[in-house]
Parts: sequence; C-alpha cells; structure tokens
Amino acid sequence: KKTTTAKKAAPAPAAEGFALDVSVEQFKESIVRNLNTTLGTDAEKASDKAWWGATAAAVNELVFSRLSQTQKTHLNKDTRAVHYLSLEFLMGRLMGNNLQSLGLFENAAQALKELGHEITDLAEEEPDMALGNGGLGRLAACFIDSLASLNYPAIGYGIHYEHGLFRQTIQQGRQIERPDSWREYGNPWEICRPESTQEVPLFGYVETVFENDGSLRKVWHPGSVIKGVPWDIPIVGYKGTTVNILRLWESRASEFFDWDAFNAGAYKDAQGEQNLAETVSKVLYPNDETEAGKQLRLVQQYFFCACSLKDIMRRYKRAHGDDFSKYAEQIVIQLNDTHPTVAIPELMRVFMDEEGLNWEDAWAICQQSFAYTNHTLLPEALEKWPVYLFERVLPRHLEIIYEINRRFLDEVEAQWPGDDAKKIKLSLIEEGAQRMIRMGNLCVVGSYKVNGVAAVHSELVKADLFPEFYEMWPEKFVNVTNGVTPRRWLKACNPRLSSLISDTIGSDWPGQLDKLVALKPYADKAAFQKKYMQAKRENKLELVNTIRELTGVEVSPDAIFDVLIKRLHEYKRQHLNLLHILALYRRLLENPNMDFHPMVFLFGAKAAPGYKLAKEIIFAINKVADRINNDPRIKDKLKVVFLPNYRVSLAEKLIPAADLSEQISTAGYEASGTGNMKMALNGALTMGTMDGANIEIAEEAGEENMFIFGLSVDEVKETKAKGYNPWDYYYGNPEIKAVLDWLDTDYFTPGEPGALSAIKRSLLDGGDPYLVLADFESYSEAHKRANEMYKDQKAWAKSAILNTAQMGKFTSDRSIEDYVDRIWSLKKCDVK
Ligand code: GPU
Repeated sequence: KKTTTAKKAAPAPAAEGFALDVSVEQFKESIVRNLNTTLGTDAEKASDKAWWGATAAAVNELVFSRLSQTQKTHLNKDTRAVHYLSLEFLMGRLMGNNLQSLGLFENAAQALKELGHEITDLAEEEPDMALGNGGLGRLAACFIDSLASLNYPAIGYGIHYEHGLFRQTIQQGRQIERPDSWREYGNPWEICRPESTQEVPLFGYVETVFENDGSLRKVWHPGSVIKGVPWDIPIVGYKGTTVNILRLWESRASEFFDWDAFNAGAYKDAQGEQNLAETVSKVLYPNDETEAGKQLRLVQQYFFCACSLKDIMRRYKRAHGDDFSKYAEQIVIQLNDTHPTVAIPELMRVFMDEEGLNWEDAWAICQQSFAYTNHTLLPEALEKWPVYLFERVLPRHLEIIYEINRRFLDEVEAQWPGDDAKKIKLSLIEEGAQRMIRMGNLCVVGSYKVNGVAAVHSELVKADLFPEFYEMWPEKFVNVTNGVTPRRWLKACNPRLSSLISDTIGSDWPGQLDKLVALKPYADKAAFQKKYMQAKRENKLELVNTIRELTGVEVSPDAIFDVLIKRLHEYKRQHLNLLHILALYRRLLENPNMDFHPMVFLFGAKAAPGYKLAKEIIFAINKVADRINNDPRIKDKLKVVFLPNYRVSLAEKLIPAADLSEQISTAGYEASGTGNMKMALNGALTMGTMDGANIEIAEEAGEENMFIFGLSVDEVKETKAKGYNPWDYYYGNPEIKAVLDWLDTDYFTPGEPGALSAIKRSLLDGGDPYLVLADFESYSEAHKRANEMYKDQKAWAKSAILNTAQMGKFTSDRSIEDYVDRIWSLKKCDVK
C-alpha cells in the first residue's frame, strides 16, 4: 500500500486563503527529501513513524525561519512581553495544529495521500506531549496558542519532563500506571539550546558579611549546583506570522562540583549528586489539585523558576544593561497557580544579592512584575511548604520570605491596629507544630494582580479565600474567564462541523470566534439542522469504531452519547453519574419497556496514583460497565464505557461526538472547567450544575439549551451550614437506598460482595462532603428532560446549533485579550 510511484497528481485542493505558498508538489518533495536527509531512510522501506517524522521535518522547514524572524523582531523592537511560568503545559500532539496554523493541512494531506499515506493515520504515530495533569496544564497550552495567534510577544516557561503524566491501563477494572516515555524515539518539535544553559544553586547555608561601612551583606554558599538546559518548542500562531517559543528546562549535573568529588575518589558521592541533578526533571507529579509536599517537588519549582528568571534577566540586560528602572515596564511574569511562587523571593534575591539593589527598590520592581492566577478554592490544593524544607533547600529564600512577611505584617497592623487574629490569619507563615509557608498568601502579597478563572470563582476568591487581602487591596483582584483555542478544539478536531460552518458563514471564525453567532438564524432551518446532525452522526460513527478498538464494546450511534471526561475527583462527582446509571439500570430491569431513548455513558479519567477513593470509583465504573453491557435483558438500551488513558488526543475524538456534556461538580468547587466549553462549542448540550464557567455558558447559550440541575453555590453553603446529613437522603429516597445497597452485594463483582462498598461508605459514613445525594434527584430529573428532548431531533438540533453559535466568548483569544486589558498591557507586535 505504500507506493510512491508517480500517480497523476490530483488537483490540489483549495488551500486556505492565508496559506503559505507551498504546493502539494513542493510538500511531497520536502517530505521525501526529509525522509532521506533527516530520517536516514527512503520511501521504499520507511515505517509509518519515519513518514510521520519526515512530515514533521517538512513542517519545521517552514516554521524555523518564522521562528528566527519572530525572535529578531522582538529583539529589535524591545517590546514588553509576558512570561508565562507554569509547571504544566499539556500540549498533546503538534502536527495537526502546526499544519492548521500554517494553512497547509489540506496540501499536506494531499501530498501524503499521493505518497500513499493517510494523514490521519500518520498523526496517530505522534505521542501526546502530556506535560500536565488536566485543565490547568491544557489552559496554559491554549494560552500560548492564542498569544502567538494574536501576535503578542510571549514566552512559556516550564519543565522538560522526561516522563509526562503516566499512561493508564485498566486491568481487571483497576487503574494501572505505566511510565509515559514520550521522547523515547526523539521529538522533532524541540530544539536544544545549550548556549542558554543556566546554573541553579541549592542547599547550603547563608553567611552574613559585615562590611566596613557597617552594613550587612548576605552570601548564600550553596551545597550543590545543577544545570538547566533549555529545549524550545516553536508555538506557531494561527495564520503563521508569529512563532513564539515554549522554553522547557531539563536538569543535568553541573560539571564542576562532581568532578572534585570524583577526583578525590568519592565516586559514589559524585554519582549521588548526579542522581539528584538528573532526577529533578525526570517526572511530572501526577497530583491534580493536591499539593505534594515533597522536597523534590520544591526543587522542581525552584529549578525552573531560577532558570527562567535568569533567562529573562539575560535578555533584559542585553537591551538595558544594569539599569533596572525599565524592568517592570518590559517584563510581566504570570504565575500559573502558586506552583511558581518561589520566583518572587528568587527575583528579590537576584536583585539584592547579585545586582546590589536595596530592599525597597527590589521590592518595588517585584511587586510590579508578578501577577498570579488562582485556579482553585480546594483547601488541599493550596500549597504550603514546611519551613524546615525551605531552610534546607533554599535558606536564603526563607530569610527573604521572613522579611517580606515582617514588612507585610506592619501593613496589616496599620490596617487593623492591635488585631492579632488578623495577623495570625494573614501571615505568610502558619504557626503550629509544623510551621508552614503559605504560598497563596505570598503570591497575593508579591503580585500586582490576582485573578480567578471564571466570574463566580473570582467572586469567591475575594469573598471566601482572600477576604482580608481584598479589603486591603480591592483593585488587585480581577476576573479573567478561561477559554479554549478553537483551532484545536473545533477546526482541527471536528473537520466535518468546521467545513459546514465555513460553508455557511465563511471561514473567519477560527480567529474571530464571535462570528459563530451568524449561525443563529440557521438553528431552525431544517436543511441546516439535517447537515449539522449528519456531521454529529458521522463523528459518532467514527467514535463507535474507536470504542470498539479500545475496549471491544459495541455501541450504537443512534444512542445518546453522554460524555464525562476530566480528572477523577470527588468534587467532580463521577460517582453521581455512576449512581444515576445504576438507577437507570434498575428502572430498565423493572420495566424493560420503559420510555427511554438508549444511552451510551462514556467516561475518561485518570486518578492520582495515591488517591484511593478515586481509584475505587474507576473500579466501580468498570465493574458496573461489565455487568450492564453484557445484560441481554435491557436490550442494549444502556451501555457504559470507560476509555482507558484519557488524554488530549483522545479528547479530540470524544468531544466532536458528544451529545451530552456532563459538568456536574458541586457548585462552588469547579473554578471554571474548560471541557464544558469545548463540548458546547462542538454542539453537545450541557448537563450541568451552576458552577464555574457553566454559569457563563448558560448566559451565552441560554438555559433552555442546557440541562441545569442541583444546588447553587449559596444553597450548597446553606445546606452545609444547616448540618447536612446524607442519611436523610438514604432513608428518604428508596431509589438512592437501593442503588447504594446494591454496591454492597456481589451483583457487579461476582463472588466478592462489598468490593464496591467504598463509595457507599464515603457517601454515608464519610458525610458525603460533595453533596452527591443531595443533588441526585435533581440530576435524575434533568436526565429525564434530556432523554425526552432527544426524541425530538429537531428541537435537539436547534439547541445544539445554538450552543455552537453562542460559544464565541469562550475562545482563549478573548481570555488573552482580557489578560492584556486587565493585567498585562501588552502591545501586539507584527512579524513580517
Ligand atoms: N485546575 Br489548582 C487543575 O487542572 N489543576 C490544578 O492543580 C488546579 C486547578 C483546574 C481547575 O480545576 C479547573 O476548574 C480550571 O478550569 C482549570 O484549572 C484551568 O483554570
């Protein structure tokens, strides 16, 4: 099947208006040449992986020149730039995205076809770049896409993990974690920049030097030094004029310290140092919204912050020398959650200990350079580091944090004279048996802006999380509602719907998503509804095949595809969905002729390896799925599928095929959500609580085009204040009691009664902290409405179209413009 014999070239499909001038023929030539010169093989014997590599190399030929052009332009114009510090960038695959951005996807596909390959098949050869856990990491990826697409000077800084988020397999229903080796066979998208290597000090002690003039000077004598080597990933803006970079640091052993030990014969010690140095960027911590509290995690955080600040400083000095008066004018550093907080004391240290600035000047610059994004209110996610760890790893930074705190507590005293309770609450140090540093408080004190990620979340940040800080500095707090890049999350992942949209309203929408409103008049036109639902059906058919390949389960495209994809967390309430599935199953067993449109419930979720209950929920979903899928009595009306190893590339297959989007967090707990936006954009109707960005989706799409249920944020608070008792629901609702009791039997785990009891125990004995039982009935009613509505395909189609048409607000381009207006004040910089 792999033939390169010159078939008569098919007429080139119309490339996009903005496309580079690269013909199908030229692209073919480039692929074949790269097969020889980059991959060292040839068309006769090349593997699919080699063909993919050659295509990537052909793309790079076009990208790299633009990359250096962009860097030259930014250097010459010396523009203000944003530096996005994030421990996570969940990039997924880059081939499709880069081709889309260059406007060359069609030509590349045609070139490969003429060379005997399907681009969609070759795309599967690319491993996901999974350097993130979930929403926070994927948001960073969408943001750097938008920054480049809008021609803003920006750089993403992170860690070049050798192993990204673990690969998940399911064995006997349970999650098994395997290492993710995304770079095992190399990665064509990254460029190593050894000339920009940095050194990072760690451990050791601080010496106080008394100068002759009576002043003090602090000298940090580090116990070891590790190297940070940068890898640059080009980020191609949509329509391809700006190519920014994502710079990821890899840790290595530094040359000098270990050679001394080595020469002294202490080979083992030298090896020990080597090990630490190379462990730092080994693996991404797989915990989502839970602090790890481990020394290595703190070292990771400091390592990438120190490297990034040095990199920023090097570039700044190239333009301004030692004159730091322009630093805050030129540089804004965005902290993606508290993970990079240590950058604040680090910049203070650099200014004072290395550049000789005094405290006041250094602090003034710092406070005008940092901004902080908060992504959660969950107490277990708010980072706190034991003081002793800081003392050991970063002794000089601890001193600086103490001094920041001393001065800050003076401000607190000025604001609330004599109020020691306030000081205890706001202090950067939490007193107790184990003294802790509160990274969130340090961020608020050290930043000039603090933002939440959806309107309701930003209000809760002010009212519940940082009320006193809000009182002190009200103008510091702003909202920037999250967004997603429509290039990846509609144009590339859903070509059928994309073409229909472009044929109907023109093709500007990927760069100006609010143009989608032009679809509104088509929402009740029968012909358009038909085409829209046809695209959805074909996407579902494709997913049917994927489901079969991945799980062996056969599902029908006529069923409602109900999709719940996100990290597994109690607050996200996958178990609410599961209990409702059990209720449906029970109803169907009691009445097989029940009026019910068949449903397929699709789950994708990874659990943090140490999160026991989350893993039990995965187990329960799989066991319930086995039982239901093989029960002939319900005549295929219900199917449950857990898709293993949920990741960006799998999301790209699920989202275009979703009919119902499950967004069912307890109100007040999901800061924003972004999968909710992706699915609504692709025409799924949201089954959701009034939480996070669901509220804003409802404002845009109209509540009548969603299925809203459950307690509101205020009602959740009231319920808890009154003293919530889950047993009331257990005894008050026979269906709840029946499905919970079912979990204690061996119905789903033959021969092993009680194997699924952990869920029931957490909901009853554990107090049901996320109010699953309180929302059950309302959820069940919302599902009845959805099932009923689906039978009216016209009504459903209309709502689905209105969802797509009214998601314009949720492009990450809009989020970035909000950051620019409210926080960054950047100027666009056109690149020729
Ligand atoms: N989020 Br904190 C993560 O994915 N990981 C984290 O460690 C923290 C937050 C998510 C929020 O849960 C989600 O609601 C939000 O949409 C996303 O960050 C991006 O802001």
